[in-house]
Order: sequence, then C-alpha cells, then structure tokens
Amino acid sequence: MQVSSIGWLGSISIFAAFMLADSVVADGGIRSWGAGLTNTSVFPDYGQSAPPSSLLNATAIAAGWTHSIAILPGGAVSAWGSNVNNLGTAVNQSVVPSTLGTCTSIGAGFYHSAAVKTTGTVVCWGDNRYGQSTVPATVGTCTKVAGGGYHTIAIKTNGLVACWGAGTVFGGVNPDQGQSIVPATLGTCTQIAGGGYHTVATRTDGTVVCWGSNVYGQCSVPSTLGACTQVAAGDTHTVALKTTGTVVCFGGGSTNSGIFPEWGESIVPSSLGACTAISAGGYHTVAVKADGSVAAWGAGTGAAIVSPNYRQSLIPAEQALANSTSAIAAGGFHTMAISKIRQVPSQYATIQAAIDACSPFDTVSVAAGTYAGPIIFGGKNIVVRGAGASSTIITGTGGATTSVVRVVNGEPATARLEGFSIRGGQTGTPIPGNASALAGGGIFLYQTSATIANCAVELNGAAFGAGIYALYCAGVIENCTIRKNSGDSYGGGMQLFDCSTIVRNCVISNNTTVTAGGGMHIVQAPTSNFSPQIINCTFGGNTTVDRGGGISWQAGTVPLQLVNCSITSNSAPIAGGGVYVYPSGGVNRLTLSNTTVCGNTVRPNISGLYTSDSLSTVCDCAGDVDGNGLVNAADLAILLSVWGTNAAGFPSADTNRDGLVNGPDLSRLLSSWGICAP
Ligand SMILES: [Ca+2]
Ligand SMILES: [Ca+2]
Repeated sequence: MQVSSIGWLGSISIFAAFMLADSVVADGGIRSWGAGLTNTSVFPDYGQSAPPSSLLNATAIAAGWTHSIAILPGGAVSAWGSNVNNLGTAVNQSVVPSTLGTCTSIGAGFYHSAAVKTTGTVVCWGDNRYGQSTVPATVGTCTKVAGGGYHTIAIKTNGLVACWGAGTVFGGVNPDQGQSIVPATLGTCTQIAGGGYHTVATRTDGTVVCWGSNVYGQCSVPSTLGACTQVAAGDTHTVALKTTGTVVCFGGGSTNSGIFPEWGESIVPSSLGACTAISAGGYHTVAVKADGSVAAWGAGTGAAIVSPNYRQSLIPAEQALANSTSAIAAGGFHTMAISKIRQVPSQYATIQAAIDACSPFDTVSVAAGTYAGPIIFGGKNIVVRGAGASSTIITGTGGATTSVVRVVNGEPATARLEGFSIRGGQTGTPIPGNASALAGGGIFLYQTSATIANCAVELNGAAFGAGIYALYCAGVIENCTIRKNSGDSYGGGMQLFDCSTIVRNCVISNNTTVTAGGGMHIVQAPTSNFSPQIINCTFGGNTTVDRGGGISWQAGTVPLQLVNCSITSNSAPIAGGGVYVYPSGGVNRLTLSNTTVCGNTVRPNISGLYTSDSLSTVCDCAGDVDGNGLVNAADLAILLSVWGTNAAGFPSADTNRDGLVNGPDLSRLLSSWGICAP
C-alpha cells in the first residue's frame, strides 16, 4: 500500500515520515519556529520548537516529526518535544538515555532518535515498531547517523552504509518500501538522509543515489544532477545541494495543488541563488543561502494554520536578517536554525570587535577576565554574554563623555547584556537634548528595549543615573546588583526617564547622590503614560543629601508600582528617607504591593501620596507631619497651615493621602497624638 492511497485528510498521524541528516557546525544558539512553539500535546504541537531555556547553544541539530534533538558543546545530547508516536503510544523519543554519554552525530526519524557516541557506537531510542531503534550487531562503529520515517541509516567507519528498521523488503506492507535495502553497488558515501519511505546518499565521488519508495519520483535522480555535497529527504521529496551551491529538488511537491503531497516543497525559488546547507521537513524545504540568511518553501509559507501549514516556512524576520545562520534542520512541521557564537578573546581580541562582526541573533560569548569599555551595541539584536558578574569585568576607560556600555539604537528585548560586572565608568554620556548633562556612567540606555540581566553595575560615576541611565526605554533589567555608584545629581544607582522598564529581582544598595534618589530616580513627563514597575527588589544603604534615600519619583499620569519590594536603611536628610514622591497633583502616584518601607531616615519613610495593600508595611505614623517621630503641636500647626490645599509643600500633612488636607487628616493626626511607634 502506498501512502497516497491512504490520503492526507484524517490520516496525518499514520502515513507520514521524513527525516534528515544532522547538521554539524562549530557552535551556535538555536532559534526555532513552526509547530511546537507551545506545548498543547495536541498534534502537532508538542513543544518541539521550544528548546530548554538552559540550552544556550548547540553544535548539531536534528528534527523529527514532532521532536527535536541537539548536541551541546562538549558532546552531551538534549532532546525536546513529543514523546508519543502516531498512535499516541509513549515511546519517549525525547528522553535521552542516561547512559548515552558524549556524541558526535545525531539523527531523528518520525518518532525515534539516533546518535553516534564518541566511541563510534550507534544508539537509538524511541519508536521501535519496525526495529528502527534496534541497532544490528553487525553495524559496528560509525561516523554518521540519520533517521528516516521508520528506519535508520548510518555511515560506517569504513564508509559503507547500513540501514535498519522498516523497508527491509520492497513493496511489502506499508511502510516497507525497500528503503532499508542498501544497493549492492553503492560503495562508500559521505552524506546520508532518510525520507518517509526512501533513503538518499551521496557517494564519495559526489554522485547521488536513492532507494526505497519512488511513488512521487523522490528516487528518480535527475540525470543532469551532477556532483553534490549534501542531501536531504522529506516525506515524499528529495533535496540535493550541488557542489556549485545550486539546490535541486525532486519528488513530491513539484506542484502546489494543496492535494497530498503537493505543497510546492520541490519548487525551488528562482531567486534562491547559491546555498551552503539544506534540510527537508515533512512538506517544506529550507536552505542557508551563501550570505548566511535562510530561505524556505513548501508548506507553511502563509500565516494560516491549516494542516500541514504551521508557519514552518515563515521565517521570523530576525532570522531572515541573520546573515550568520550556520546550520538548519527541518522537522515534520517545524524548523530550527543555529546562529553563530563569537568567542572573546579566543576568536576576537575585544568584545567590540566581536560585536562589530555580529549579524542579528549572533551571540558574543566572553570568557572570564577584565575588558576595557566602551562597549556599544550599535542597534544590533544580539546577545553579549559574560561568564558571570564575579569573573567577567568591563571597566570604564576614564575617557571623556562615554559610558562603559551604551545600548542606544532601538535594540529589541531579545538584545541582551548579561553576566558582567560593569564598573569604573567615570563620566557617562551626554543626554540627548541636554548635551551638558552626563548620565549613565555604567550603562547608558536610550530608545531601546534591550534586556540587562545578571550584571553587577558598581563603582560608576555620572551626574544622572550613575550606575544605569535609561531614557525613553522599555525592556527588563533583572537579576542585577546596582551598588556603590556615585552621582552628582539625580539617581545614584539608576535613573529611568519616561520608561516602561521593568526592574525585577535586583539589589540596589549603597549608592549615593547629591540631589534626589540615592538608589533610584524615576521621572515621568507630566503627560507621560509610560508604566515603570519595580518588582522583587531590595533598596538598602542608599543615601542622598536631598530627598528620596531609596527612591525618588516624579509622577506622570501612571502610578509607579512597587511589588514585593523592601526599602530599608536608606537615608535622605530633607524628606522621604525611603521614598520621596514629588507632589504633582492627583492621587495614588505610588502603589505598594507586598512592600515594606521601614527604618529609613528621615521619617516619614514615604513622603508623598501613595496607596498600599494589606500585605505592605510602611513604618510611619499618620500624624507625624514633620517626620520627627513625635506627633504634637508642631505637626498640627503645619497641617493647619496647608488646610484646604493638596499639601504640595508638605505632602505628609495629607495624612490619609487623598490629595486634600481637611477634617479626616486632622482626625488621624489627633488620634495618633504622642510618640510614634518605632
Ligand atoms: Ca512630628
Ligand atoms: Ca486628606
């Protein structure tokens, strides 16, 4: 029985298969798209496009029908995605055997996985209904392995090809199509690939040989093909990369009728040009062009999700721009690509030299050591990753008008700086529109959504935002320590100006400045609707000679949110030892959720309007208008002096923080008359 007689509709899960040879590269980070971005466990969405977050780079990738597999630097193997076959039976194709050890080659079949260990031994796991995961004892040591639909192919150490699994007879009961019967005349080979029911190999002399099912012409090698360097196989089609760089397809998908198996996967785009790598998915084909960008055709080129179109050929814009794709793998309905990692200092002497060489989605990996700033992202959507804040240091050069790191050209949230100590910036960068003001001695962020993570920003100086200054930004600053920075104006540790930045899981400590905001100064223009959030942060030991020891906040139209924060032991002699909220009209300019503001000097711990939930603690007594720890006639006199106003000059006279000084405030003052609780 041929697959075409089964048909497409209603039988997705029983007919198909495909496969591909693995792709090996020096190193890289994985990007994935198509089916499996979430994990609904509903076919074909099994998380196969969501590599483990801990998987930062890979040296090889392979894609099964609904799962993915990679070799990590050092040789360990990781797999993710489906663990069931087409009948819903658990076969654990994504569960790597604990005894596998390090490997040099991987392959993926429809529902099984294969790997060549460093020792040359082949190991298979997953679906084994056709013996595809039982390696024959006669195979011996191998150099490469590939998965077919229900069969496995390997190149032995002597160059000869071995096959096992389905297809040991020809024309038998599906899926036996002879795909495991190696032609006696094949000889030694350099490349192999398994399709749904066929096998393709490149001989040592570059000629291409196919065997197994030829129902769609997938084994009818064009007589004009010539020498090839790589082959790939989809469910019913074959892809070959000629030595000239030209891509040739044959078999299913030579039209785009939308009737199985014709989804145009064999129609090579006329504009393709020379390529360096190919892969075949179920019903789509992908290639890495000579310029390093990715091309895809066949199923999944449109936005609509109608089987078999799962956007697997809709290359993400950022990957389309990535002129550094070094490997690609296509699965049943998904696609994976590896972009380059540029090593400092082994490949590039300086961090900036590596950044300058980057294409979008490259990663710069920096070994432990001390490096000189300034570091400038220059608008690139890249990851710059140090070995950790305790060991990888970028220092200021002490030069004029610069910051240690500048990210100022619209970088998106996927642009990341992580794992560094940023220290010793002495001057900062001129603020756009205010060139005489220098800001961001450590990190200067402008019109960017870049992510700053796992950094220590310390011992920097500047007028504004001595540690970090951000203007017109969004994005996330997380898991950072911002400490011992020293400002000459606002924001000793950090300043955010008209930003929707989220600062989370950070420790802001022992920073100082001479105006407001020892730890952090946040400004929103009066009409601004930016929405900054401070989540899971600790402010301690920050000082200023003015207002807002921990935080000073100049409100726009949206409240500042403090969530799960602790603000203690900060100091500001004029007002708001913990937090100073500038009077700017209206109410509820600061909202506290599960946040503690205690033990700051001077009292009140929070000066200005705020609201707080029942989980929050603010260690102030309502009637202590002048913050001296005592409620007495002096406080009463102040309250009466601003009676009927919004208490702009003495915000704490508005004891119930409703924006108007009147009877209820007086009642609260009188009810707390005497010595405040500590
Ligand atoms: Ca008082
Ligand atoms: Ca009031």
